[in-house]
Amino acid sequence: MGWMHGFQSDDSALLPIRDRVLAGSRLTSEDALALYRTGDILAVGWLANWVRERLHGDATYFNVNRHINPTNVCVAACRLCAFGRKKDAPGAYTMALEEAFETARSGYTEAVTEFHIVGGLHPDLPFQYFLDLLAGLKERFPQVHLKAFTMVEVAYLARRAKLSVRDTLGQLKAAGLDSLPGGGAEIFSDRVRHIICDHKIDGDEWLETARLAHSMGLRSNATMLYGHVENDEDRVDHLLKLRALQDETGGFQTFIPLAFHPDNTQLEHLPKTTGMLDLKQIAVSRLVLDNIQHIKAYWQMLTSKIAQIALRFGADDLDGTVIEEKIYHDAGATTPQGMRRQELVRLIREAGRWPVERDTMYRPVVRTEASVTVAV
Ligand code: V47
Repeated sequence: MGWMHGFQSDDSALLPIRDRVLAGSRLTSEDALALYRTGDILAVGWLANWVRERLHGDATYFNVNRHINPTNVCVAACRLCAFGRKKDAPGAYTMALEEAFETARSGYTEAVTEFHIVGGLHPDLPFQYFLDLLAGLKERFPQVHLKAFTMVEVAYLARRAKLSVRDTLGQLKAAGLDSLPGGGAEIFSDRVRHIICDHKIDGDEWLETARLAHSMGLRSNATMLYGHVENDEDRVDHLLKLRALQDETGGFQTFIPLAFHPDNTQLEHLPKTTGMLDLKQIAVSRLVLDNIQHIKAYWQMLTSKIAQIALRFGADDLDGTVIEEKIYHDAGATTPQGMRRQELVRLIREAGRWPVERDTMYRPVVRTEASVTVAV
């Protein structure tokens, strides 16, 4: 049968998986483990690419966005993180609202369609700061989508403001929040969370916060941090929990596997992820998460070289221009902090794919010549 589809593998464990994928059937946790354990990356990639093309053809999405990190002050002190600082530590910063607006403006061109806003868990900033931040950005940049605050930040804001998570999300939404990014999910397993991000909300709370957000009409992304102390079972458990929640809510737009960067973290002794693992993670995500529409190869963390190849291993999205990335660069990323629109387009075209600029909701953005030339 294999030759009929162009699928080939010496690993017999992949044959029933091939049959399920081609029949459009759901993969089991055993299937997912077999995909992680095989050395036949090309066979896994072939299957993931088959699904990717069935869903999206050659379309490859990117957006023109800007990251804003209002503060790096964080009470959590996660071992995985090189970005957070204690309040009085060297390098700690917190933007006054005007500074945050100025940061937004400094990367702003007519072309920016999204601000991606995440930061530390600041022990003193009042909830009103975050409401004013959203409202002030909406007022100044009414056409820009505000994708802001991870589930972890939302849960922390709720606790500090002594509000329910529902009321917290309600107020953020009323102030201008349009959707939520996917960060803070890490790995849901308690054992691993205990090691890499001890003081963060646990996996169930992350999922519960996402469930609530989705029920209020807010869409979100989801992430998974891989390549540290997790094992294959932890990865599979994480993917299956996301898939189960997505069956319930349909609220996840995009899944983004994030490769762990150890530099300047308390886990600095761990090796960096390899190209094999990065590509395999993209492919397994595409195959297991049959109900999440998009898989993002976040070029900032994968490098543009691996991200480009990932477009043939299941990914259909590269994220965006970003402009100024901090979280990965504090952890030793050597990629540029931003990329011009035309460079993203070139990467996609060279992979034999069709570049589609999208907004945060995946509506195509149509540009005139003039607006492309001002695009960053
Ligand atoms: O939650 C932190 C991760 C995340 C490190 O939703 C690290 O569109 C690797 O979630 N090495 C934030 N990873 C980034 C994120 C994201 C990025 C791009 C797009 C979207 C989206 C979301 O970065 C954190 C954490 O999982 N992280 N430190 C590190 N040393």
